[in-house]
Amino acid sequence: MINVEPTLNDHEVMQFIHNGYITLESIVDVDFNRECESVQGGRLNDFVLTDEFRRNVLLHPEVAGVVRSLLGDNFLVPTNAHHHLFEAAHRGQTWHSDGLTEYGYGITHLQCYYYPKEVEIEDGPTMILPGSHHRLVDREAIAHYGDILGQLSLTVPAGTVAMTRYGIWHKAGPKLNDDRRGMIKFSYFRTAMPKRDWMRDSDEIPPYQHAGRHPYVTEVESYRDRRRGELTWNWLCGLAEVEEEIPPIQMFNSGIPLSEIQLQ
Ligand SMILES: O=C(O)CCC(=O)C(=O)O
Ligand SMILES: [Fe+2]
Repeated sequence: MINVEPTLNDHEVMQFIHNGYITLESIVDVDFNRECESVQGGRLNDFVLTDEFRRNVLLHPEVAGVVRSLLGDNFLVPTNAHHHLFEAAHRGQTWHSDGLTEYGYGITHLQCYYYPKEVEIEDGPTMILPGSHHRLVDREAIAHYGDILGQLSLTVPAGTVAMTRYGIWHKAGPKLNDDRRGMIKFSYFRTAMPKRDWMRDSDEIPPYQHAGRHPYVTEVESYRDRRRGELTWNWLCGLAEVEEEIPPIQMFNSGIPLSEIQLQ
């Protein structure tokens, strides 16, 4: 099996639990970014199955290192992807979470956004709401929200990969120009029960440290966030308090186990 080393430590995993995302800036090779800039919009199934896409993006050591840390050994590597390509100016999407967002506390699915080209504010960056991944709500119930305190526009350099909890609230932000803005979206899934799959400084499991309130969170909801974070942390450390379906229900995505991939 291709060797993938975990890259996150205890603190970084706790941060991911709290924020629901991590960004790896400018990690993809410049020439490969350029190649991806001109790819067509929509489904990209054949392209993501190429060794080139796997080597440069899906199994890039930094990307795969985060996946290995959060989803464990022999995760499912994406076999399809969608290119969210915008050209004409638009008003932006409404806040939503995607597809069949899972209910559970375990981390069984990572959804990633790869930006081959730099995204500036006028290009209509993806916007996310850090910490919103635990608020599983009716899509229509959040669609009317305007700006939310703490929202983040992913204005990023070329070659950035953002890795998110599937349930995070997000949208394409308003776009003011007619330039191409691409984002290639794909998902990884867990196949094995968690056992503190990241880098360890010591074998002693530290207790979950709640990082405090996101700007839009009130006191009581913050207690709930703390407890949800603790449930996720304990589960990831193999101290199961909750049960999860592994791999999670797959509606739009599929994948191939890492162990079945051979790069030429
Ligand atoms: O393109 C983006 O920035 C986000 C697109 C998106 O979230 C969607 O179409 O579901
Ligand atoms: Fe979306």
